[in-house]
Amino acid sequence: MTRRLLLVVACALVDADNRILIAQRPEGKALAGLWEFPGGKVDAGETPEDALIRELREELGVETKTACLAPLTFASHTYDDFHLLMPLYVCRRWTGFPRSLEGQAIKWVRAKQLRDYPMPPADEPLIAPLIELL
Ligand code: 9L3
Ligand code: MG
Repeated sequence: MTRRLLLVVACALVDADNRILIAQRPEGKALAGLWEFPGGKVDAGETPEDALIRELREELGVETKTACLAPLTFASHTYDDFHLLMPLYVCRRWTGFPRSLEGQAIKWVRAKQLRDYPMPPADEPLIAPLIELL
């Protein structure tokens, strides 16, 4: 079977206290109820950084820039109908107070607490590198 490759970007927003923001996927979306690193699909014509800056603005109302996005690792996960490739960036500098703009719950958690939140299978392997970093 041929699967489409889907490019998605995700971000660990890390605050001054080394806590990470996670968001709960809202009802009606794929994987509803699971906690994820915020982000979304890279649209045609966008760089991954452009897409992440846009998604952070749309979902959380924060503004950041490419120079503030450091790639850490990436997820590679096969779903039934597509293969997801998802770089994870770490961002420690932004402006605006992160708030829920799309009905998602949000939470600041320590890296070691991430395992207490059920995540999509693509996100789970991203936890260990974050624990190591933070
Ligand atoms: N996804 C998984 N983990 C994440 C993100 C941001 C996205 N941290 C998966 C869920 C969907 C696909 O990527 O299958 C596209 O995401 P969205 O556009 O529905 O947020
Ligand atoms: Mg999204």
